[in-house]
Amino acid sequence: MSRIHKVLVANRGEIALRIMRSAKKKGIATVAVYSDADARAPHVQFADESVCLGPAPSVQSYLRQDKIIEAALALGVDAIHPGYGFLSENADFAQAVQDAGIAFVGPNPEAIRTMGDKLSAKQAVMDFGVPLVPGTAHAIASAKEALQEAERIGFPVMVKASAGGGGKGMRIVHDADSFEEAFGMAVSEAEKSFGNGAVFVEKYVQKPRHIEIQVLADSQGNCVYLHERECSVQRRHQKVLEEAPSVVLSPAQRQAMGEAAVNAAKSCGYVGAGTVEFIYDASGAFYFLEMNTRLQVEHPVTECITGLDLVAEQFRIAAGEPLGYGQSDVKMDGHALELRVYAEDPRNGFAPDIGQLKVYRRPAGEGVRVDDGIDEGMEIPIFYDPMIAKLVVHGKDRTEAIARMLKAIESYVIIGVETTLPFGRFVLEHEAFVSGDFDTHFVQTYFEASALPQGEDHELAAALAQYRRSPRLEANSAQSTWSRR
Ligand code: MV4
Repeated sequence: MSRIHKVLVANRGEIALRIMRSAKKKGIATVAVYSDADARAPHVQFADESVCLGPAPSVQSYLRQDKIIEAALALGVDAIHPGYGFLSENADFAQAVQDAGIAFVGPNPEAIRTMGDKLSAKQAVMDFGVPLVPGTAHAIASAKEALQEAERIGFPVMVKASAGGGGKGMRIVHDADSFEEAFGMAVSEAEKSFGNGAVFVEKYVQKPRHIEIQVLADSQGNCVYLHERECSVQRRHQKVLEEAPSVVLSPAQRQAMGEAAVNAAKSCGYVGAGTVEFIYDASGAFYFLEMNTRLQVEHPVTECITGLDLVAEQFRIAAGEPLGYGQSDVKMDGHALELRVYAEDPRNGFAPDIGQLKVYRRPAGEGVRVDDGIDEGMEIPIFYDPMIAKLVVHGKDRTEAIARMLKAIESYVIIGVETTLPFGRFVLEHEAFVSGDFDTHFVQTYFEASALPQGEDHELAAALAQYRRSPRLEANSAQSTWSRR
């Protein structure tokens, strides 16, 4: 592999823009692809060239492998970056890209395939000293055999679909009496949802924290870990707030988890940027869950604390360059937080809220970064993920990062759609979050809609934001931002 001159970004929204920014910085020309719904989207405007893939629904546009490769060949690109979601963890796509003589900015298809199935992932990592949740590492077909395993492991247990993910195809079983029925339902659900009925049984870890390790591996066999991200604040398997580092890891635990993650990467011959997910229990033990073979949404918090540009690193690795640094060169400075801003109404069960962005004003300031892919006046399309932005802050420590995030939330003005910004403020002000004493049940345990202040009058707020747009007024006001309080 050699220098990349032109990259096609097979994605949309904030991540397409984010990838193109790093490409441009490296002198790599950019090609955007888009659907009819995104014809005037910022990622299309930012790119040097662009190609329409088809109608708005993803299956007719962003998931059209054939059209994407055809566009890449027609425009002479030498690499395709898949971003996250869509085709990013599709081994067949990675293979088809390679077969077309184009570099796939990601791992080889075999690594994607191995890690895409929970059982083959467990089998791959277990010979590499990666700790696994007590349980089986093979599919169990009969309810009787599964019950024997469950009793050996000890209740409560989890029945998990090997092809599952994002919380789909999992069942908690508390006792032998309810086991057979739950097992049968897990198998038929797995068959229906994934076309693959393979399930396995694991000890249920009751109050885990979700901690994941970012790794980078080059094609020469060098691999480093870029420390952890704490992602325990999530709602129905949808991450809400991520941070780096985690408040619970000691330096020794960080090193142990980091080395386990590097071993997981080595077990599948991983090349590129990847993330190894662990659950961490109340006793401080941690267990491998899965490996995500893509750039993740929450990668910016890792960039903040390490000073690395992960997309630039992906491009260097895809071009065959060696990392050029070792584990001891990876720094860990300060504390970073990322809040995902969704077009959802937290006062109304997080119902998706679509519509036009009437007023959109990003926060700015020291240690504040906004990754978004929308502009004022745009309609939020209903066809895709409702995440409209990632609000990222970096501070010298966690206290400063939290303060910066709260200030940034206050000065973020989004009128036209409801967003999860008030929910973010709820989390950041919550005693359990501030103290660091929380687990994956945080939202379920502490959040109810009544905890949020009443929503503002949108017409009034829009008028106010317009009024405050005057630079003279802004310079004179004590706080240059419109506040919700
Ligand atoms: C678990 C678990 C407890 N014990 N496995 C959820 C998504 C999928 N990646 C695996 N998940 C879990 N697996 C055992 N043996 C708890 C979860 C889990 C979870 C994990 C990470 C982040 C959030 C979570 C929320 C609920 C359950």
